[in-house]
Amino acid sequence: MGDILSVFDMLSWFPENISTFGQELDDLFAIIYYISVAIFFLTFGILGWFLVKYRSRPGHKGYNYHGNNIVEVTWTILPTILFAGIGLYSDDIWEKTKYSKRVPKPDVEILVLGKTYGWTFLYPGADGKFGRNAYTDRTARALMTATNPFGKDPEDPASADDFMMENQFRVPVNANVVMRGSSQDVLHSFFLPHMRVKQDVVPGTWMNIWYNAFKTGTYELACAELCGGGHYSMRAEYQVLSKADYDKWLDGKVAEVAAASAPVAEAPAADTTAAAPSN
Ligand SMILES: [Cu+2]
Repeated sequence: MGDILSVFDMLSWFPENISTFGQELDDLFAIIYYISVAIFFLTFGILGWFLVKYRSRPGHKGYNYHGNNIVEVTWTILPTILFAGIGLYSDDIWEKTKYSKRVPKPDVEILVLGKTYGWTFLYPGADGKFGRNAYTDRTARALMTATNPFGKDPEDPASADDFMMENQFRVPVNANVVMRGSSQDVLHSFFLPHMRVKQDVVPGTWMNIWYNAFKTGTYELACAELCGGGHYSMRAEYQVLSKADYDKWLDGKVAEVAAASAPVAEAPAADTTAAAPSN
């Protein structure tokens, strides 16, 4: 019997939770799930019973029924209590994950932009803070182009070390990661199933997204908003790394960015003694 019931237990379909607030959300989901299952069997049970009891039979005549106040008041009040109860119960976890006021102090801050069909990330680089860009200064939105999606101001020295990542990102374990998400075109939804994070990103504004992972590994980011023909391909991988591995990776990226922006050494004069190509 247990085996048969477990087939219907869709809660086991959840991906592994790696987020500090994930268990609270899973508990909320489980409560709503079990209430829904109970109401499903109750209503369809009653429906089936009525179908059999009041089936068409010779000698039985149907009659018109004009409502019952007690039944109507009951089916209004019970769902009201149920929804108000779920609302009150879920208020704290909703505020914790979604309210701007409850976003924790970032250990790591990353900007993310959705576009048809991919994700671009901006890290604040060696100095740990963003220079002037479309997030830190609304007026820098004018600088946003296809090659400079975050509207980085090349005149601002603090912007020079801010580096981009395409369709992948990395975060440290046991750290408050705060992301500011927006879109370059249409609505997308930034969905980290293992992190229990889902947030629509909207062009023209920046949404707060935060989480704290307690387990290292490689996980998936998916777009959860049907955003066009290539929606299915709008996915990326991200890694949750130990603090040491993350710092090592970040140092490597910082060195890479510094090398790329260093003035190029003057090219050596062409070697005139080189053998001419033989014909
Ligand atoms: Cu999308």
